[in-house]
Amino acid sequence: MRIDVVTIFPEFFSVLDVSLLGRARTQGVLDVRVHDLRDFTHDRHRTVDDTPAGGGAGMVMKPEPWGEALDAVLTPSSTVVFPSPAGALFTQGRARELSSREHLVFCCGRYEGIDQRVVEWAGSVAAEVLELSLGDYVLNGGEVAAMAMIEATARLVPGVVGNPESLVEESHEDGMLEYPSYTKPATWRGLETPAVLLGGNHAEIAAWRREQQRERTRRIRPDLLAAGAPEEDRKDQP
Ligand code: 6GU
Repeated sequence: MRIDVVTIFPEFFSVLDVSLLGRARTQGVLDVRVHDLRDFTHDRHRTVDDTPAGGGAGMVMKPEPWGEALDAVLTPSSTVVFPSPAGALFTQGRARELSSREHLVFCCGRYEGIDQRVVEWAGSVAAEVLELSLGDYVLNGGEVAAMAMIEATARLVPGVVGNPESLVEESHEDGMLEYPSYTKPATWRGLETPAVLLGGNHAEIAAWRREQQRERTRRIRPDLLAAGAPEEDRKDQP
């Protein structure tokens, strides 16, 4: 998978050099390229923002540098993501979809956002354009959000996570939260590992984990059950 990122803070993305994604890049599974938006300006101050049309507080990112940056990276098969608190919710399902794309382009806005015509224009060139939000809160810019989306997406690309089985029983993969995990020792500071996990009965363990998922999801995220967990898990929600 090829990923291009356009940002005025390329140094934010140095974390992509480490851990699983760093290894995937070294091994050639992921090709990530980070571009400095200011390299696509032509004035002495390398200006990327201007005052909002119609007035109001803050600054808006000018379309021209974005146009030139995207001219350099977009192809007709690209999927373009504009991280934005005004976007649709980025979910595990969305990460799964994006993980099958051959080319992702993340456009990180700052200030009050990017001139909307950039989004519109990108739609006339790329295969798909998405405005996506991490959740209902506001970050200072798209960088941290893009990083979260890149990590959630790239770890689903075959070969990035060493053991693909570890991707199956995770929170949100089946519309529910994950069950709690324990390791040795069986007793720690007076607290016991649940006996069922030490008994070796795999059917009992599976049933216990399923029940833990249901209990946790009902208690912490009842909205997920309402949104479409399997029928059998929805009957007794509050
Ligand atoms: Cl994608 N961007 C910004 N700036 N803030 C956010 C967000 C994105 N998602 C949640 N808050």
